[in-house]
Amino acid sequence: MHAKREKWANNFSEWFNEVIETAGILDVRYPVKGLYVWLPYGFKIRRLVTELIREILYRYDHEEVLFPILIPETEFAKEAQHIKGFEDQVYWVTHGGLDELNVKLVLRPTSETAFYPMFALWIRSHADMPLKIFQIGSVFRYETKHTRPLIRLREITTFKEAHTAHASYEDAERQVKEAIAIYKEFFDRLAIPYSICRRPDWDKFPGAEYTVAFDTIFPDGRTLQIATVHNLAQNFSKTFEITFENIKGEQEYAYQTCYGISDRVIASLIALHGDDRGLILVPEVSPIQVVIVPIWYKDKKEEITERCFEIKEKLEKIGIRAHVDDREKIRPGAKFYEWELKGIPVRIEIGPKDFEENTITVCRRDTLEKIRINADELEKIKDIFAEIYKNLKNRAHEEFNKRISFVDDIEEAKKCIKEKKVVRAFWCGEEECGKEIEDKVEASLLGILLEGSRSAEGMKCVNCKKEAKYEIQIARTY
Ligand code: PR8
Repeated sequence: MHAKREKWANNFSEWFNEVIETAGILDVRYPVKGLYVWLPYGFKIRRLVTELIREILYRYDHEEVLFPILIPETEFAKEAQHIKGFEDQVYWVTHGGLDELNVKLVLRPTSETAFYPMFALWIRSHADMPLKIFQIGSVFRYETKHTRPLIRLREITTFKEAHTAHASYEDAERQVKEAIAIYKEFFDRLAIPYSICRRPDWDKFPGAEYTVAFDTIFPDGRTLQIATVHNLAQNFSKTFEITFENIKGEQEYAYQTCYGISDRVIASLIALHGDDRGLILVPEVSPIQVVIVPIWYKDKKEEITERCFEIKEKLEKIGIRAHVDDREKIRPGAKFYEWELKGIPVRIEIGPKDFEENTITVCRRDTLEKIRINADELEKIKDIFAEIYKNLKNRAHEEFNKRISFVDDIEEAKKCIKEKKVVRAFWCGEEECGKEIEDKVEASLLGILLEGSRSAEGMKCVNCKKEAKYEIQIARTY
């Protein structure tokens, strides 16, 4: 059993905008386009999500740093491809007070050109590598496409970017695989389904040799790029003179990778698991995992409240984040409504009968099922968390798979895209043909599927009908 998902399914954009406001995630009324205010509840979710990615990165031997937000034009403009890709997206700082600056400064749109002049100072020998560092903070992009909270921001406030340097191309390739493994674990723990594609050359990160992207599918059938991993090869190290002495004693340019995620992860968490009642949070990143609501009954009021706090304490002892909602003037029904909207995975009610019989009434947010358990068996709540996680994950994966159509004809591809599907088809690998596909179906070629793809052997290109080389994914994107 699940609560209704009518509005969620049929009017997703409205549902999304409404829920981030009413659940207390963001205030969207900030008077600069594309910039939003994190509210306390949203901020707590954000903190748990960033803690999760930190935990995984630390486990993979990454160290955290924090670089300045301003980058001098002289550094920013060094790498030709990079500047070409970003020049129409940067905010400039031109003045200090009334004085015009000698060297203009950019508000970082990403931090390659901030990190790599420092890499040139830090890296001397092969023994200094691999160097694996990351930061979490704001970057600014003057986006000209329609801005949307959490999805297309002009200040990306939860930009996690990792930058690495290696003594060989092979080691950089290994790092690309490691980054993919890191993001897989991260999205799996958030129960967010994804596909992994190698972007076509015309859509790679400016300055990269190639780009691997994670895309998820939103309820409106459009895909959202939620993470990217770039192999930079020696493109930036040549520009920024990042050299090292290799084992043979020769000077060589370092090999580099970078990879990033953003607020879009939180957008996905909200979008993929919610329903018409609001959010449903994966227990691991829910600021409150169990909310306890006393159902007061005449003379038993104080005892019931006391029991609620006892239960809260016991839950906290076993590592569960719990909260007692003992607000006086609000009726239980209104409390239920509010915590459901906020997506708290488990609600515990304690009424007179529970009080007498030493039980608690447990209600799951995902299925809305209610069961009564003995108040001494609180460990069972952890099993319920595991079930909620599994249920959310299965449901999100089912939705994801439902939206994919396998197609071998270009007209059919166009039709599927119109019907809000994501298309998988075979492709010859030629750029010209790929761009023709994009024009014909009026959608983007997301790239070559790297995982879970079908063999292209003996298959024909969906467009030119020549021998196919790869299975690709095509979709309308955010
Ligand atoms: C890099 N350099 O920058 P990337 N709003 C929200 N999220 C966004 C936006 C936006 N306007 N633009 C991009 N993202 C590399 C890797 C350091 C780290 C998200 O790569 O330009 C997307 O999910 O691909 C994107 O995959 C991620 O930031 C990284 O940005």
